[in-house]
Amino acid sequence: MSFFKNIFSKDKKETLDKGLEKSKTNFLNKMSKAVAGKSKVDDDVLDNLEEVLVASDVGVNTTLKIIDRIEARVAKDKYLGTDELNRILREEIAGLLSETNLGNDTDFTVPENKKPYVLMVVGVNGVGKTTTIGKLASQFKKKGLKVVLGAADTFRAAAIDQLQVWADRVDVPIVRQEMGSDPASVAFDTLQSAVTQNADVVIIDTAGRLHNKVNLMNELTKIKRVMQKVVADAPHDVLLVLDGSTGQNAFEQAKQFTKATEVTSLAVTKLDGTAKGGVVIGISDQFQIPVKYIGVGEGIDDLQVFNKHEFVDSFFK
Ligand SMILES: Nc1nc2c(ncn2[C@@H]2O[C@H](COP(=O)(O)OP(=O)(O)O)[C@@H](O)[C@H]2O)c(=O)[nH]1
Ligand SMILES: [Mg+2]
Repeated sequence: MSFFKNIFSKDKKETLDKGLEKSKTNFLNKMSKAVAGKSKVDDDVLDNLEEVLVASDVGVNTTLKIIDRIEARVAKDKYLGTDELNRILREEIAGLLSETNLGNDTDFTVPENKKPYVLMVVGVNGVGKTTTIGKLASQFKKKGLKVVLGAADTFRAAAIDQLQVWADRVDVPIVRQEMGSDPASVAFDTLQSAVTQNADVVIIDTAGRLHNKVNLMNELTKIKRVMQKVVADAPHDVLLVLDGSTGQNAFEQAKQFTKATEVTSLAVTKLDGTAKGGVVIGISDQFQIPVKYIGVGEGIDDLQVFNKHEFVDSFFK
């Protein structure tokens, strides 16, 4: 891999900085109140910091880990000025997230030895599945990959049309049936079409709302099973999309979904326009599943490969 590919591109950084603006402003405002009148990081400051992190949607468990690390640092360094707190937070959170190998990617790729690479996108209604699929299709296409979309959210006609709009916009083929048709059948057709076309990537959209959770999970299991008739080891990736603007609710959804069905990666959307971006830090720390993508806007280029270093760097600067 080229050395230059690893450089955090200026465009990407600007988009990320802008996307995280509300979260950052909110965090920094709370931080300045937390340290008001204090020059040294003491127990009071740590208590306040704990509150700020929880209020920033980092989550209780991850917040406690961060506070522990900062306490250890205070004990070691003896004197820690509050003016250094932001830098130290950045270092300690980066250190915490570095304890796993997840979240190191810098670019949109799929493994070359899986063809077609089958990506199934799941998540509750309205979180941004279809939008994320459109953005992903665009990125993969830019990389020279041949993409086919499958409209297996057959619940509403509008859902199929919405994916069609993205397919037209990105100019990639889509496989669709009528509203109300069997999602597994759509997925099957999509994979067959992809194999025939010698496509590199297949992205399957799914419905987020069925009568109840058991139905939803059964449906997803059925889609997987039927796809395996065409591509034996499909799906290669089950991407759970979470709406970051719902903060702790996104966290809960991740817990519920990963318990009920196999999820292999996460996307957190709508980080722009929310002050709850800290949830990505909690999710990255608490789940053994990588956050692969983050959505930072509604535009076609507003999807980024999540990189924990870039994220922390942007968040705490
Ligand atoms: N601001 C913002 N809006 C987003 C983002 N991702 C999706 N959306 C919007 O969220 C709404 C629901 O998205 P959609 O893809 O239809 O969700 P789905 O029901 O899960 O397929 C749409 O209005 C999208 O434009 C994002 O990263 N930022
Ligand atoms: Mg949709």
